Amino acid sequence: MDQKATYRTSVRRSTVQVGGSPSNMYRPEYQVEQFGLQASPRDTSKIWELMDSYQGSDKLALQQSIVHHVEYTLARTRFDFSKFHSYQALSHSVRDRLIEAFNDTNLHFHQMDAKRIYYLSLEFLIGRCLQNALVNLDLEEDYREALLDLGYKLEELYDEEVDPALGNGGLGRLAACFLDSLATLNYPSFGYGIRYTYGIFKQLIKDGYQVESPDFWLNHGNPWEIERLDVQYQIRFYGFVKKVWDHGVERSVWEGGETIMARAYDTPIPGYNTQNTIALRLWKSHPASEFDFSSFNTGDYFKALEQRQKAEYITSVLYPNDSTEAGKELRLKQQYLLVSASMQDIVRRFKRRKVLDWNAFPSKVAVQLNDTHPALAIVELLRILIDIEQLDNMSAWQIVTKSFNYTNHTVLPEALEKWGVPLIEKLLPRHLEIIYLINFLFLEKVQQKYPNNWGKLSALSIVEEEGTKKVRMANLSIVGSKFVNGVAKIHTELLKTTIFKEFFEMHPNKFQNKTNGVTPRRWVRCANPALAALYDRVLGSDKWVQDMELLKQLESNVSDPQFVRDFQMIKMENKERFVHWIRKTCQVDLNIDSLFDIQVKRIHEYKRQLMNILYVIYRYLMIKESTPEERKRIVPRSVCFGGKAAPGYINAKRVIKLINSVADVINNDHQIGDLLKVVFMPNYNVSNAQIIIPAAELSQHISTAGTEASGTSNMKFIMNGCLILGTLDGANVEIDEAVGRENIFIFGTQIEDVDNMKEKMRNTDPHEYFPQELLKVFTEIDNGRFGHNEELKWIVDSIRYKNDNYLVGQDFKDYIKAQQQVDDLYRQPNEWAKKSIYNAIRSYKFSSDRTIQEYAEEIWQLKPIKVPEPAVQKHERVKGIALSKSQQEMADKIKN
Ligand code: NBG
Repeated sequence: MDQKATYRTSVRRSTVQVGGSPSNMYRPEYQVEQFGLQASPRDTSKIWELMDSYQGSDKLALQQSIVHHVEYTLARTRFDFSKFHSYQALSHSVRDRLIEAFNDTNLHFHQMDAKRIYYLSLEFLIGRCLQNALVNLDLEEDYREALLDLGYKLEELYDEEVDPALGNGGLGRLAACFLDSLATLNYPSFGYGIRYTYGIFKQLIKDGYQVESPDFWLNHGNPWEIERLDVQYQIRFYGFVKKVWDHGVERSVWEGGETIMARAYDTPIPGYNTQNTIALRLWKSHPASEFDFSSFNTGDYFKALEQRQKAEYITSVLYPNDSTEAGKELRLKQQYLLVSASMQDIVRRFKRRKVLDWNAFPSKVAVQLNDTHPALAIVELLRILIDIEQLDNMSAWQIVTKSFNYTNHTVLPEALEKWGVPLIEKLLPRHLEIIYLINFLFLEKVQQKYPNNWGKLSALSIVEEEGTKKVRMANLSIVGSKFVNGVAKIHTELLKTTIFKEFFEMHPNKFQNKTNGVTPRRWVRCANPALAALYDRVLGSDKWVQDMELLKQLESNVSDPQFVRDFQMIKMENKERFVHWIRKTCQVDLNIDSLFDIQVKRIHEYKRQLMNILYVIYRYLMIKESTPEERKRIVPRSVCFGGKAAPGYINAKRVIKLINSVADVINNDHQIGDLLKVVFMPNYNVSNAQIIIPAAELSQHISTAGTEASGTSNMKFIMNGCLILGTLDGANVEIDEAVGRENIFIFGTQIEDVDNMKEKMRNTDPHEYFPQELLKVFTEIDNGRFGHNEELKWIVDSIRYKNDNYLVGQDFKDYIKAQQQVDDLYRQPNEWAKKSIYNAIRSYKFSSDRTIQEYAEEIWQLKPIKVPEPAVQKHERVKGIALSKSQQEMADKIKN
């Protein structure tokens, strides 16, 4: 494997290494004045000269840079540094290299006056940075060797890194995959988010229950971020709006209230095999610099300090809700802080252009709203343009509606954000006025198109009038955006025919589909290096990492027994790694020859982990009743669950308890032995997903049709050669098309029948509605087979009295049938392996590169801009950029 990796490394470096020493790579030069960059009054030639080359990447240079950081950054002596310190020093050394590319990228984009895409998201679940950075910079092998000499194993140091978990689930992880693709595809872009002091809680399991513990992820420092003391913006809350007359025009001035500062922290995001390194810019709240002197002077020192603490509180913690609205004032403050700081930053960057022409704004700026959470950005940009830049309302509105786009991630009604008018009025009085203005302009158009159609007006209005008035953030987002998209075909169709039907009828061209994707860098190249090496070897290069369609070429290899064996070996190695990890984290021994059957995702009723565990009970009962002859034919299974429940989501938490109670009984039943094991893996997160997913043989994506917008782990599983047991929901529908029905296990009610089946469920006696197999399972739970615990009964109660809204009872029989097909196939290892391979090599559509390319072309109108590569000889690189005459002469001289 090492040999292959080295081979790949040399393939990627060959363009720049010929004839040059890798420690002497020159940086591009930039012609400062010509491009309107701030030229320093000083003579900077000396500085340019000192910064003209990149840090070396030969073994000695890497070792020197690591020990340099041990001594000068960490201030450790050479006798006194632990594995953690080595991780820190290593990270700082990698960070130096990231920063070089990062600075060059920023300079280049500025010089090219590039249009940029700004991805606004309250969540970025980026996962660990070290391995990803090394892989993308093509330095993994070099550092591995450099470290071995110093007595460290690179993989062990990977484990020292905390997993920054600034997101809940799919939505935040999607944002992270998108950044990786944006960087890799050379799109000028920025991610904007919040630097929460506490990420998503750590999940502990005590007595079978979920217990939440705070995730203070910054405890050990964060070498990957760059604190920008000079990038800070004032953010105002509360106060009042004053109207003033200015040259015959009424202007609004928002004053009073509280102000705090948002400070930028940048994490460089490197692309794969490119210099392009973009920024994830996260905001942290700080106290405004003005100290509360009145309190201070009256001697109330502590009151003055309190104000400061209140400011820091705003970005202190991520709301742990997934697909449910939180509706708290602090959450609204977080949303506003993100959008206000980001829009101020975007406007500042735009204003640095030579000529200020506001009409050019949409040709330089595209903003993507990741769900409605940052929807106030629309209003904030209007406020900046109207109140501060003094544009008239209509021009400002034109600019805004050409710059924003909105992605919807769910049709679940409980997730659609609405903010009470009184709260917005109190916290953001000027924004409420602007929202009313937008609504007025929009409803006038509705009235023109559908005169006096009150039904339309009330469905389309941004303000909901029933009860306490509320602002519907989805309506605001649609009205303020150029394009609106869903995240999988079936989901986009649902948007058009259900929740956004009226909008679709009015503006059909506004709606697009952009099926989600995941990055093959993290989810194959980093998580499954052995599979990546197999691809490298068979395809002859690592180009597939950037162009997943190349995997098509492997179709014919499926009939090559050696290829199939190699693939099986890799799966086995990944299973071993997983078994080891499960032993360590869950104290359960898994049978490596059993079928590894995995469901990992947030715990939610619509995702139906309940159906899975009820089936496990059914399977357990079957095994108990089987004859010795029958037992011989039973396929051994290890059923593994993972996922967090929102702390306030009682039913979800009970499902966790049920899984653990069932696991206790089954895993300790000696009659069962290795035939069935059940594990609940605590604290599912990005870094353990990188161990879990490559080991999976079957993964379950079994939501009720029409509830899962897309799902993205389904894509990661197939990329790693895993079969899906799933419903025709979300992206499963497209996975089914891509891999072929013979390579996936599909079951359950289809979307067009869901309403009828719910109706049937409500009108049928539960004893007839639920199949016998399931009633038997209910009885066992009722009888205390899994513990005498009221809660276990309550879970059953959550579906058994004509309240089975997610159709567990309806789909159960079909689910059992599909499970039998799984067993039948697993008895034929070769067939199973082939189908797994088809899943892996036909997964190319689900690369986030494809998704991002579609966004860039069809929504953002964005062109890639490649940052100049390092040069072997001084000044050679400059050719990539417009050269001045003297520079050209110089370059020619060196060449000749
Ligand atoms: C989630 C959906 C998933 C989808 C991700 C990313 C929210 C609101 N939605 O199905 O539930 O894969 O978004 O699009 O978190």
